[in-house]
Amino acid sequence: MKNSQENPAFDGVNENSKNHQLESFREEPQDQYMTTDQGVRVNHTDDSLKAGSRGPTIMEDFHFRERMTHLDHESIPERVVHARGSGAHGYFQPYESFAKYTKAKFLSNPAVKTPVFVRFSTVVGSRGSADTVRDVRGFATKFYTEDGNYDLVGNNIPVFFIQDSIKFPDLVHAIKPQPDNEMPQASAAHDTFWDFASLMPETMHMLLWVLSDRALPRSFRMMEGFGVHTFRFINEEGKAHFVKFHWRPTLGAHSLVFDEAQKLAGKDPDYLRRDLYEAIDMGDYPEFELCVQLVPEEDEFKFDFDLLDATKLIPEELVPLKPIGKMVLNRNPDNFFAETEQVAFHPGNVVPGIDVTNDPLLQGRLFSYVDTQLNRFNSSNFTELPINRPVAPVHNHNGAGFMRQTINKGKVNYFPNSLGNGYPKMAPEKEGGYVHYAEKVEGHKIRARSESFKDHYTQATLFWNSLTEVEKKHIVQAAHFELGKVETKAIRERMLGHFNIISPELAQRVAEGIGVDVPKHVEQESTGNFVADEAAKKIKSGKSVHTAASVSMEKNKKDAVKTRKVAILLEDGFNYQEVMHVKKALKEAGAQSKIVSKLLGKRKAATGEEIETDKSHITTGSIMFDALYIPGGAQSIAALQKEGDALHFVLEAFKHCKPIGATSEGITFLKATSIPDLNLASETSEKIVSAKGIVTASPLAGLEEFMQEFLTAIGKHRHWDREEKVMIPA
Ligand code: HDE
Repeated sequence: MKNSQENPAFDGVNENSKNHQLESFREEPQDQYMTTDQGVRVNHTDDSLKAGSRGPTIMEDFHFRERMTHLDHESIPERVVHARGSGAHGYFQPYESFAKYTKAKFLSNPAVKTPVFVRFSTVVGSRGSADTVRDVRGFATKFYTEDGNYDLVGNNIPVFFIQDSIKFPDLVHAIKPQPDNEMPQASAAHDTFWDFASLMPETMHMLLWVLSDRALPRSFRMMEGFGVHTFRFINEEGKAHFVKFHWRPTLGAHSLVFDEAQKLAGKDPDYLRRDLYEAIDMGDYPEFELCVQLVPEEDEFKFDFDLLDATKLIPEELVPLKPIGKMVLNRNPDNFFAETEQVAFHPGNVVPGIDVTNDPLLQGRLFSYVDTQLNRFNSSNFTELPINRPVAPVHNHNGAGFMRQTINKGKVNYFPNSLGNGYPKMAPEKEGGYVHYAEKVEGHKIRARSESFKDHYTQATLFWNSLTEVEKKHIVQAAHFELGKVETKAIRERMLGHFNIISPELAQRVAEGIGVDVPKHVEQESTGNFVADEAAKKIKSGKSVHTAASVSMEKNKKDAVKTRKVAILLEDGFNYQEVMHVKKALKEAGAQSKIVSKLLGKRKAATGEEIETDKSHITTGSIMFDALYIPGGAQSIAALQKEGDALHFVLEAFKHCKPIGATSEGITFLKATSIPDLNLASETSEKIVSAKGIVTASPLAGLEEFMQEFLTAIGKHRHWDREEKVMIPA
């Protein structure tokens, strides 16, 4: 007898496979009668069954009862962390066979496209919280491989706050809203989090990443992903390598600025979800390259940190990334609840060729995920849900429980058995049976931290020293905000003590904004002095670097125009030819343009043509765009100059360092703003001026050449050399 979610026609995995288990569960809206859950056709759904039209509702109204019961039971517990997320389907395809390092089949055949489902998330906020808050982003991928499901449950920051999962409940309690007043929502900026962090030096490295712009991604499509822990690859011969996983977005990693992120949280709390959904809907499929860092087993102790310590990264300068394949997200979920909400990831879902290590943070995760899913789904049968069931066939004796779907035949539900001819049988290793890596482990049962984990500052310093001045400045500003919200002075002071160990410069710059002095001493358990234990001795003289350009987003910035959103600000009387030229050029470059005016409806050009407004000022703002273009047309500019919203639009885009283009009379509008020291094109010159991301051209200049310059400016994303203009009132 088999316990089977069998797919009879299963012959390998392909993203287009009609047999993909998920597909048979989808229901298209059809021209059919409404029915009850029992399949009875409904004749009237707008009134309950009553004793007289003004009388009480009658209990026998099965249609009413069924509708109400469903609504009453529609909610399930949200995830205790990562509650807010957005999902997408797609596929993963390796560049070439990676069989030399792992026997995982989905990494060994470049012809096979393995279906995937990805869920991006914030960590701290509730399901309904805003997308753009300062937070780590989850980046979880389920690969539906022919060997079974493999989950890579990562984050967009390569290290974690804590080293041992036993501290996870404390971390989560401290960062979540406070227990007395349930405040603040989706934010670390409160006393309890910084109290905890300041007493836990191991959080220091990750804290700097969270204070950096990494915690404010411009788009889920533009952020990196990291497996964080060291995992293990095992090949057919049983040879193992340590492996770190990285996702690199084709569009490069880009961030919002904090002021923008905060405003977006009010104006469009779904900003990142909408961005992902719309991009996929329009065919701008997000792409990520999967890269690995490989360390031969024998090199385990060759670094000046412990590979099992999740608060450390392996600098790419020591072990370069090896690209191994590409993931394309090409389909939106049809139903948020059935797919994005019900998907259940687990770092322990591994396939032959991939195994875990003794990282104590990872080990604890191996327990937590299924445990919390039992709370979410109230049944161990959540693995049968369409989004979670593997495309590989399932045969076993797991049975019964709430909401069991599979109907197992026969009387045999145990192993060994003779009544069922011994089925389902065991798979030998060469037939794909999973065999755990036979690592030799021995030791005393001891509740302790390895001494090799006790240097909490070196990599925080490495991170700080590797950033550009702009990135450092943003960290300092973020610390002014976060610690500025901490009411207990002693906590602020304690944090400065840690910052001082990381970098006196950092501590001094943060101190200037939070009203306390850098203390001379810091309460801490360790400043990185190793005590002798075997592992510590082995790594003490290991390989190290003092700066690592690879951790800086700015140093690795990719210029990209594709999928960028450009606002075109105009009113009646605009220059039609300029607008159409710019729109066409943006489209050809893969960018989008939207007409923004005071009101929705049609706008009339100076030459009589009409154009439809996409967004009115009240429904949008500069924060929803990557760049801004102001076309000419004397009447249009005169109208814009009378609109506070239009002026605010330009000032804010300037303040957020976004590219701004203006042609002919559009330059007059820029001149009329209060922005000091603008370097603009002269009305009597053919010369196009491009300065600090402001590109201007008089009517004498060619639109082609203007567009070239403007596209270059858009590709750069932000023009930080403008940031000193703090007096901009926006
Ligand atoms: Fe998670 N984490 N986590 N985490 N995590 C969960 O599982 C946990 C950690 C991550 O989109 C929960 O099903 C422990 C690191 C993502 O559905 C829970 C520890 C990394 C998601 C849980 C960690 C992650 C989760 C909550 C350390 C990056 C969202 C709901 C001790 C490598 C997955 C759930 C999704 C979700 C436990 C630390 C990533 C409670 C115990 C490190 C992306 O089980």
